[in-house]
Amino acid sequence: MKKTLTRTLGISAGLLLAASAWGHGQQPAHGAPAATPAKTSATVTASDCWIRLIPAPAPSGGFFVAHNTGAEDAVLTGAHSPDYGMVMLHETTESGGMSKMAMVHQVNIPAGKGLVFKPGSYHLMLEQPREGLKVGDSVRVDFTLANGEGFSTTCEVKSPKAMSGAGGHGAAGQMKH
Ligand SMILES: [Cu+2]
Repeated sequence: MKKTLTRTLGISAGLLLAASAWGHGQQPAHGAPAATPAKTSATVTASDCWIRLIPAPAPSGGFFVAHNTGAEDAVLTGAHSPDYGMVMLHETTESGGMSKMAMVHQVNIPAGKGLVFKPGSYHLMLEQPREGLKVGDSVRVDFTLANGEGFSTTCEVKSPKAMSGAGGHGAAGQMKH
């Protein structure tokens, strides 16, 4: 009896994960890991990263500040994390009073300035957290730039209640991307 129940639960969790992956990854190939960056960028960094932890299979949002001290704009093309099976770049846009999210393949980080990834704007969408990931944990995120370089940062995992403003992952009605 107990065995049967456990097996049934296992199957349900698997189906939920699959459903989530289908719902978000329009193209499965998009989630494929990029090549490891050849070298760390000398000019592009990230700081103040945090993740709003939403119980899987719902995606969690990640927010940070990207800095670019270089003379040329940098182009962010992807992100990965050892703690998540899939990380995507997302943008929330507002039209007709409705906010919606879409995957973006490139994000420009202006030279000499930077870009804030925040609720209601650009953000990370993280799926398939490692088992046991919880509030207070640190998560490393590795970013890839169009020039083949990369940079990494550490994100603090926070409660879903942190900054529950518009445009984040997890609020009712915002699960559809
Ligand atoms: Cu999103």
